[in-house]
Amino acid sequence: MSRRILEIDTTPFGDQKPGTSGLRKKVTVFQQPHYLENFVQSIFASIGDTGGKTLVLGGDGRFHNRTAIQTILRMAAANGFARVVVGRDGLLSTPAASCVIRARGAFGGIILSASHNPAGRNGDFGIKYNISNGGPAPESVTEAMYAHSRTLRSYRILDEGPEIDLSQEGEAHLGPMTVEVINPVTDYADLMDTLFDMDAIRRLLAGGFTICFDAMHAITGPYARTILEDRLGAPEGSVINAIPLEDFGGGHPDPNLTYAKDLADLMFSPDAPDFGAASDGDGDRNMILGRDMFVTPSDSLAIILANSAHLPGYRGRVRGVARSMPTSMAADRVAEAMGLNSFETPTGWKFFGTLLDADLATFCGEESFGTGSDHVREKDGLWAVLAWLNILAARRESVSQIVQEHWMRYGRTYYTRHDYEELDSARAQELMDELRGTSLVGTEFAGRPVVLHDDFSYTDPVDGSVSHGQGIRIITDNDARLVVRLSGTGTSGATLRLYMERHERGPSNLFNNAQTVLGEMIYSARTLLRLRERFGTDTPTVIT
Ligand code: VG1
Ligand code: CO
Repeated sequence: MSRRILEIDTTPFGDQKPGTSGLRKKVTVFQQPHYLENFVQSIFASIGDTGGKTLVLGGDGRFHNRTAIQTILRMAAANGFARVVVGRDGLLSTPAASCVIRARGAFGGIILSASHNPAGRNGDFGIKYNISNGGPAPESVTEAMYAHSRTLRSYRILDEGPEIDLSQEGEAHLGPMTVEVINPVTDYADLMDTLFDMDAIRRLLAGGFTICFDAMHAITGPYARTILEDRLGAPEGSVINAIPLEDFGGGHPDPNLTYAKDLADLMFSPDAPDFGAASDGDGDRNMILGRDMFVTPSDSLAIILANSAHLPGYRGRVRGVARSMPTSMAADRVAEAMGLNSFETPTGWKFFGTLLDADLATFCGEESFGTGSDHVREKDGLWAVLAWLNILAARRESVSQIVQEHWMRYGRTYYTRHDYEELDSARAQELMDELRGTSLVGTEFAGRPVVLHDDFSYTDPVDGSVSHGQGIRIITDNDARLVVRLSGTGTSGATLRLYMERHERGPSNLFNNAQTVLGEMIYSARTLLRLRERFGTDTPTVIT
């Protein structure tokens, strides 16, 4: 059946500015007539010639995923794409989408996700575009999308017809375009096989080493079951909450001690398995736990780097590490000891792409439970889990032993992030402006002289692009640090993030409670920013 290409008149929405990771809004915003279509047309208008190209498409399975995918397929056909590769049932985790783009040499990919933000009819939805290296579009491209979204007058779409059946793998046709429905797990699981010592992990698990992976009712369930249970032989039931639900079971699939509380409680109980982990809504984040041990994401990055010789896919080819600015400096200390590069970038995975492409960095991480490497161009939750299992299999020590040994060797970077969610946006902006407008250098913060106070700017060492205003840093003479920035992923009000860290050495200083060690900094930060006065409270919503 031939399908006509329609040019539909529309008017711009003023609010389609991509944030840290794509465009995120309430589902109800995306359900407005033309809203999704306007943004998708803005993507297609900003990425160069789409004629004859291959696009990858999939999402984390949240509510509105199915509807949005059918619309995007019709628009891709009308915009000249030759082929769209879609995960079965419209599913692809974020790292798997990155993997498929690379594995199939696609022009790019559209990922439908609002990550860990709650889903369902009243939850959030999101959309982002990844370029041909598999990574998030750089700022120059997202800015072009925003600019287009403010002026577009029409979009192109095939007229309505029968929906493409996404429940069966295989090829179908939509006008002149081919739709290829693939198994969402296979390419990704095959890639993991090439990176890690799967036999060693299999032996570890066969020997009675117990694990619990919490998929939090989101996208990683099918991936974790295939890899951990089917391929590596973990007993059935090692993966919990493994069926992706459109509303994520009403939960908040953010793998941290607050939102993955059941898993955290288990790991600190007498029944704890040897290893625990969780991932987020779209599968790019991870939390790593041992029995009675929580590994901070910043430490996890440093430890993976320090142990990279155990990982077959990386042995002998590690060039360096990159971390987002608010991530602790623990990985830098390892890089220095190993004679490797280290980079400090703004928040958001898009800033790692050029460094990975140029082979300047091999591992990357963010304090927000994101870890990854040059195997794809996104952070990757299950990858981090497998890296840890590989290290545990090689060293035959517990998670606690590995972490403590790391601190003994490199010192411990005590670290915490305090989030204040749903603040009044104008007041939060005022706080940032005030902080930018003064210099604290020469004064004291938490009892130490301030040696640096700036607003972080980054010049990409590969392409020279510059990003300003990436967060306030206040550093004291002992290398302790307070970072203050506003979130770029929220959908209501403003979220203020305070990041604090302090490095300690010496056996007697390594095993204390982070909130206690950082107590004076926490207190001083609240006072300095006058949080209670501005917002009526200085109690954070989430502490990680
Ligand atoms: C947060 C994190 C950032 C991460 C981003 C996307 O951004 O801080 O490190 O890259 O989320 O992660 P922000 O601007 O809210 O601080 V994901 O898993 O939500 O795609
Ligand atoms: Co995510």
